[in-house]
Amino acid sequence: MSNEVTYVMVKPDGVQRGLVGEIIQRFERKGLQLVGLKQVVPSEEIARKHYAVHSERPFFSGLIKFITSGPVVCMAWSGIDAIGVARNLIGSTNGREAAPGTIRGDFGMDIGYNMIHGSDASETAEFELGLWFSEGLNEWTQDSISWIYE
Ligand code: D4T
Repeated sequence: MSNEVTYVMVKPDGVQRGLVGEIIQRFERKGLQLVGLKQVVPSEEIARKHYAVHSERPFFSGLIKFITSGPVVCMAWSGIDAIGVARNLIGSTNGREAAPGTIRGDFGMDIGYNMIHGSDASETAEFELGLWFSEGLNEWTQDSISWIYE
């Protein structure tokens, strides 16, 4: 049990479908703390770095084309076990199989167009936060925190 910061990104399909507010609201209501937020159109360079682990996979070039096709919303969320908590809110990769109540389970029907990304481990979170938020994150005290953790 430790405080973590995770990288979460609404992908171009989530932005185009007007799901940004809904997604942010789910993370806020859960009790995670927002420590970074911006909209960018990813360059091919940053997209390739972000998805480097998939560079040999058959879907890689389509994935890069998709992620660079328009604006994404980059977020950093902080909290105890934030990486796993965010993954649980997001749901499994394929929207058709993701559990109801998760973001992908409630709004998605596809593997590629799955609306949102969340870091899958502490090393990847560190790498992705450094990549997308090279300017750094915001440090602030969340007043409601004493009512979120006992
Ligand atoms: P991300 O990394 O975007 O949060 O998604 P996941 O962690 O749930 O899934 P992943 O790493 O296995 O896949 C990364 C990214 O590639 C897309 N993808 C994946 C795809 O287009 N076709 C595929 O067959 C797979 C497996 C979707 C997410």
